[in-house]
Amino acid sequence: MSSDLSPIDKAKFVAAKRAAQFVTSGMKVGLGSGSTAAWLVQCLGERVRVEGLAMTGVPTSRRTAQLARDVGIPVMSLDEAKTLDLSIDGADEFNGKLNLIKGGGGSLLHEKIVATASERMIVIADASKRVETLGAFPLPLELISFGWQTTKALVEETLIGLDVLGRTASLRMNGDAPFATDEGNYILDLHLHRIGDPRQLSMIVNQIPGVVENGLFIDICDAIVVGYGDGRVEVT
Ligand code: ABF
Repeated sequence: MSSDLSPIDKAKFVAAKRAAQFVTSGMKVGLGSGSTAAWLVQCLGERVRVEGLAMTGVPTSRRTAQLARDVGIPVMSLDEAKTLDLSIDGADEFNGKLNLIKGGGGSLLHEKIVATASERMIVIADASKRVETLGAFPLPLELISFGWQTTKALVEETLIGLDVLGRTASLRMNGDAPFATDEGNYILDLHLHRIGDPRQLSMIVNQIPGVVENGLFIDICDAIVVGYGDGRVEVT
């Protein structure tokens, strides 16, 4: 299957295929969102169908839930599963400390809840997601829609005191309407360019009323499976 893929898709595919090998019989596994995680779901579906792998998936988005069902993975909600053995998800950026920016696809809240409920979290990514310093990718904040402009102003004011290079924020749109998450919330993308202290930023923005969660995953990820366009895979 992987011979027809573009280098970027091949990198995502080989990372997903390797990570799928970490799943063993009886596991409850958090299933991430995004295109790399979609490859993972396909690979796990194949293991369920071909090898009879007995696993249950806990999807982090409606789209992933649909895909998992389509490929034959039994799914349950996090409330049914309660705790998970493992979650495997993509990322928008990762650094050498295994800290991440996630949420480019808008599923960061469910992804963070599921990853935190998991004994281990493995990220799958193509090598272009590796950065020295987080922040070139806009940091998503999930906001409740009520009073979002007031929340945005407060976020921008708060950024003034923090170690970041840029301080603009834009409401994510879906055509003419605000983009809505699976929870019906809005996403504010912060254009920070460089985040000097991700842990501090994460704690401070989460204190602002109206902010539900942010896309920084600090000390949550245990390992990263990095794929390359030539088919190589590295596990860090
Ligand atoms: C999810 O999908 C997100 O947290 C992240 O925003 C995105 C990565 O997408 P892709 O795998 O398509 O690059 O993991």
